[in-house]
Amino acid sequence: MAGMPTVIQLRNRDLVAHEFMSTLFRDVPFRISGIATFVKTARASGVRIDPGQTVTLEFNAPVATVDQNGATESMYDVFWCNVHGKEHGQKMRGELLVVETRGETGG
Ligand SMILES: [Cu+2]
Repeated sequence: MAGMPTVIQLRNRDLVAHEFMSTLFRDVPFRISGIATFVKTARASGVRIDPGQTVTLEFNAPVATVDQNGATESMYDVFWCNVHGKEHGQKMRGELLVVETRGETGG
């Protein structure tokens, strides 16, 4: 939800390290609780999580910018694992939807 405190919990149940990288974290500061390595690239930021670790990311979901018609829209960001989700068609990719609740329909 846009503008709201948000928690994402990540648990690596695999036997190899995975990453949770997102374009969202390029602009939005986040707090890491647990054992993880901060990863930053030109396009995104995120964490690398070793096998067996559970990590919590806390951040305030961003508020959408207003377009020229005065409307705000929900925003999509993408996330992926740099090891197993960088290429199109790989499985470790997905989308984050930040839902804008203000405005005409949100009340
Ligand atoms: Cu991975």
